[in-house]
Amino acid sequence: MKTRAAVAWQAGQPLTIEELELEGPRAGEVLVEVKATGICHTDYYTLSGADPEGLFPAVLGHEGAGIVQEVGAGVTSLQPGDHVIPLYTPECRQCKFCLSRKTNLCQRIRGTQGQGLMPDGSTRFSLAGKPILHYMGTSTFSNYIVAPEIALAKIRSDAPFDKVCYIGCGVTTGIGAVIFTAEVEPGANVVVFGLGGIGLNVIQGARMVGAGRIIGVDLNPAREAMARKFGMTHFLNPKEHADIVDAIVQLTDGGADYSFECIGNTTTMRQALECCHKGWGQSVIIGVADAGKEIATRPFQLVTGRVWKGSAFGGARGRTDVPKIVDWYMEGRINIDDLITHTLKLEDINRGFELMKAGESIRSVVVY
Ligand code: NAD
Ligand code: DAO
Ligand code: ZN
Repeated sequence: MKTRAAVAWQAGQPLTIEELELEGPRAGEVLVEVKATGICHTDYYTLSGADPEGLFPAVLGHEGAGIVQEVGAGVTSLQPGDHVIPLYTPECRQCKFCLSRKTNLCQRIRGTQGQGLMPDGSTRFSLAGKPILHYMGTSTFSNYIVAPEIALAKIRSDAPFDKVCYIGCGVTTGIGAVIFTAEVEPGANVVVFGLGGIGLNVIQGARMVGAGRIIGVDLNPAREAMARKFGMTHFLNPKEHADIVDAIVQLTDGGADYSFECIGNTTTMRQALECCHKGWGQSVIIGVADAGKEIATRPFQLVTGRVWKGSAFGGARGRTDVPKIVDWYMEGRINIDDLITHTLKLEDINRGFELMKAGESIRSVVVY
C-alpha cells in the first residue's frame, strides 16, 4: 500500500513529504493508521545529526496514536479497530528483562529496532525501490506504519488521538519518572531541572503524588507561568543565583528529597545530584546528553547517601502502564491539553521543529 510520510533523507536537512510504499504486516506484526503524532526533542536530536546512532534515510517520529487496520499471523492481543499507542520501549513479557520485574527495558527486539529494521531484519518502507528505515520501532511521521504487536499499547477508544499521542513519550517519561522510577512519596521536596515537554510532566507527576515543595529550575523565564499552572511552587532561574545548588539547599532545609534532570546537560546533572539531601536524596537523570559526554561528581556525594539513577520512558511498562495513563487523562487527573501549544498538518512538520528550536512550543502535534 501507499502511505504519506515525512522522510529524513540526511542529517541537518528538513523533512520532505513523500508517498512511500509500505508492505503489510508479517507474523506478529500490525498495520496501524497513525492519526496524530507529537514532535519530540529526540526526533530533533536524531535529525540534527548529533545522535551517533541516527540512521538515514528514515521515517522519524515516536509519539503517536492511531487505529489498528490489519493484523499479521499469530497476533492475538489486537484486532482491527483497536486504538493503540506505539511503544519505542516494547513489552514482550517473556524476555529476561521483562521477567526480572526490575526494568522496563524489554530487549526482545532491541537489536533490529536500533538498526531501523523490523524484527525479521527487513524494512517495510520504500520509495521507487529504495529502502527507507524505520525509527525507534514507531516511525509515527508516517500516516500508516507496521509495528510489532509487543510494541503497541491498546487504549480506550474514546480518547482523543491529538492529545493522547503525547503519552507515547513525553507524558509517560515525566510522570513515570516520578511514580515508577523515583516512587516519590507525599510531602517530599522535588526539584526539576528543565521545564520543557518532559520537565512539566515531572511537575504534574509530583503534584499528583502529593509532593511538598516542587521547585522548577530553568534559564527561560517564560517557562515559569506554565510550570506554576502544573504544580510548581517555587521557580529558580540559575542566571539570578551565584550558586544554584546552594539556593536549592536553602529552600529545602538541607536539600531535595528527589531531583530530576530534564535537560540533557552534564553540568545540570551534577547540580541535580548535589542539591539532594544528605543521607537519602535521589537524583534521576532523564535528559539525554550529547554523545561522548560524561558525568562527574565527588564520590563522597554518594558515600554520604545520595543516589544517582536514570529513567527511560519513565520506567513505564508500555502495554501495562500506558493504558492506565490514558485513563488518568480521560478522568481529568492529568492535563495534556495545555501542553499542546501547536497543532500542525504533516506538510508543516518542519515548522514544528523550528518552534521547538526557538523555545516557542512545548509540544507541537501533527494531525493526519
Ligand atoms: P525541552 O527543550 O522542551 O526542555 C528543556 C528545558 O531546559 C527548556 O525549557 C530550557 O530552557 C531548559 N534549559 C536548557 N538549558 C538549561 C540550563 N543550563 N539550566 C536550566 N534550564 C535549562 O526538552 P524536552 O523535550 O523537555 O526534553 C528534555 C530532555 O529529555 C532531552 O534531553 C530529551 O532528549 C530527553 N528525553 C528523555 C527521555 C527518556 O526516556 N529518558 C524521553 C524523552 C526525552
Ligand atoms: O534498551 O538499550 C535499550 C534502549 C532503550 C531506549 C530508551 C530510550 C530512552 C531515551 C531516549 C529518548 C526517547 C524519546
Ligand atoms: Zn521483553
